[in-house]
Amino acid sequence: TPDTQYADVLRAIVTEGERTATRQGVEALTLMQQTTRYPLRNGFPLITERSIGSFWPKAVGELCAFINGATTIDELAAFGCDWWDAWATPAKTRKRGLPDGDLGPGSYGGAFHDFPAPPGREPMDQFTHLVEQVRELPELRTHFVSPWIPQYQVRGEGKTPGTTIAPCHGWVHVRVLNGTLHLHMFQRSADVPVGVPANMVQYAALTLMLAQLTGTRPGTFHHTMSDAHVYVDQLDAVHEMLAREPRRLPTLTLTDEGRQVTDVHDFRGTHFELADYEPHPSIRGIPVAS
Ligand code: UFP
Repeated sequence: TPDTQYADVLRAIVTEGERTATRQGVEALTLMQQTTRYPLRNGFPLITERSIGSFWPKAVGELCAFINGATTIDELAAFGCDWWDAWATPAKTRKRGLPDGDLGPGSYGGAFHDFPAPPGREPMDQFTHLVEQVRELPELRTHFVSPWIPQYQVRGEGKTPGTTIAPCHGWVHVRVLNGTLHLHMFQRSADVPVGVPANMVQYAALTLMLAQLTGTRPGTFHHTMSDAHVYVDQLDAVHEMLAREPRRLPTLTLTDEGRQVTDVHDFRGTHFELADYEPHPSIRGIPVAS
């Protein structure tokens, strides 16, 4: 049966969302705490309301880059992800004292791979730690990753945050129940028409990666969108998506090569293959606020 959760969130936002000003200057309809859950045995959450068949590998590549500590446009491009230019313009990086093309130590890559440690201790590679802990003590309820380094997230007049973008997604809680690995991702800010479809792919794929690395079965990807929004200039595209019947979810699996990976850093977007994806046509040019 088709999965309607993504369309249900879009519909809830356009019908009940509160219209607010945003930092980006474009108003948004906002609804707090939208949640979805995708048991992966029922299919993989690649949205069907518009095709994202051409860009899902870039989304997976982006997450792999962040897990490896990428903070620059060039490092992200090396993982097949080419959409960060708008967030690392010279105007944005220089204002924060960062080198050109650098998202800064307070971006996802810095937090995931080099989380600052107390004096005298090595920075923390959070995903290496997570995998080690799940392998050793799968029963714990403490398997958690945070993209948020608070000292780099101070904004306002005269303040210089250590990043050009405040992380939106990536608070990850992993739980293993009877040999099945479930992943809950909390997202503080969710552009549901444009950003969220990519984020769903990333963390559902991460569920497959972590299950593979820890010898568990992939279970459910849980997604909490704290501030779920639609920018008003995206409304035409949203109404078009809502006029389309959701379809069955496709299948995304690790390739044979992907199934050989034993180190979380070695995954790439090319380690996944997609089958049975029959979405509605893509919608070109949906505006993104940067
Ligand atoms: N955004 C996402 N997903 C992402 C990403 C950004 O939805 O992966 F990088 C959106 C959320 C929001 C904007 O619309 O980008 C960030 O703005 P703010 O920092 O004001 O929340």
